[in-house]
Amino acid sequence: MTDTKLFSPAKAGTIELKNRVVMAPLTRNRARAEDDSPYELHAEYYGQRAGAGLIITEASQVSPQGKGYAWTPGIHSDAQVEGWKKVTRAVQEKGSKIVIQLWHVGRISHPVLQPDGADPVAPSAIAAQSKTFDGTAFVDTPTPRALKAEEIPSIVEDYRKAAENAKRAGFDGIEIHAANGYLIDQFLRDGSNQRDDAYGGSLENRSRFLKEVLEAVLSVWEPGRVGIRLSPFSNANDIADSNPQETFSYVIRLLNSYGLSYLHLVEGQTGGPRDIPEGGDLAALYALFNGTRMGNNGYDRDLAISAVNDGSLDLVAFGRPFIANPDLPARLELEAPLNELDPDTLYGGGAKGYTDYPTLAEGSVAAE
Ligand code: 8OZ
Repeated sequence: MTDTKLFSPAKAGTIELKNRVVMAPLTRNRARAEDDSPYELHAEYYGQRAGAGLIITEASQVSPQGKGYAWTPGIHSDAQVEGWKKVTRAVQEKGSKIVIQLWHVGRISHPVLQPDGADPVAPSAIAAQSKTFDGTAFVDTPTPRALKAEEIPSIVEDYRKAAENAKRAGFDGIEIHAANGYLIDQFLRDGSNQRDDAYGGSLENRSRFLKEVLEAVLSVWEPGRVGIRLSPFSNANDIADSNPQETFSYVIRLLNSYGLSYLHLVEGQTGGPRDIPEGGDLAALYALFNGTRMGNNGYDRDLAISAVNDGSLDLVAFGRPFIANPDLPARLELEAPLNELDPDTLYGGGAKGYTDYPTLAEGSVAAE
């Protein structure tokens, strides 16, 4: 059957996958409030979704400074590592693979979420017209403090330590979150990076922070277990670039020298339309990459099957459909109906809208 390639085994770098259906990284804001740790509830949630060939965890901050929203998990403390061990075990014992998405939000934060009430940091002191959730309300993201060049090595070191913690927690690899207007993306784009030192200006300079982060994590992990997510044509979190095609062509050529596990692209606007702006060419970006290509954003069964069958993608990451359908790969394979997502339980809370969506066997009733 020509239909079945999506459900056939594949490799993402050196990670062997039982199928090509990936669970996309999904922020759910359910970490333990006192220490930003995942716990048994997360093990249950991710374990339920282990029909995926690969699970990418929700974005997880590499340091307290890297945090931008209430109740997102970290990967910088021993308690967090212990929590993640429960998650990796629950997923791997069902034959799936799991990588953790390493995250620093940069300017998409607020003093109430920062150590000692400090201002969030960014390449330049330019505010994003964006909002974050501080645990009580949605608040505007304020003008960040521009990082001094001397501070950058310690942030790179936070990524290295987080990569080491990920290994201790039993992950199969890591994904670098370089998308959606967070810190790495803020360095890459000329709208948010107006530095005049070695980290700003030319493409080589704007990519320097990413290069340093990559080299730090590659001192811990073999390259075949390190993936990266980019969102070249997204304006998420008010990110802007005068020439994203040129920026990301440069970035992808740079990535090629490392032999990474995979390139994961958000196609179009994050969580929104798949349209690519005038002058943008997504296929050309994928074509530049010499490894496994993963696509995400608005894929349904038909689009995913045809993208994998026609060779434009190797893997397809599903986000929202995985929230409401713990057994999404089985449902896709059987062409079964999908549960509806409950938008009220997306962010924050407990088991409701998290671990209580039914599998096909349990009956396809939508969450109340
Ligand atoms: C939704 C809400 C908060 C954060 C991203 C990590 O867009 C996120 C995120 C998504 O990459």
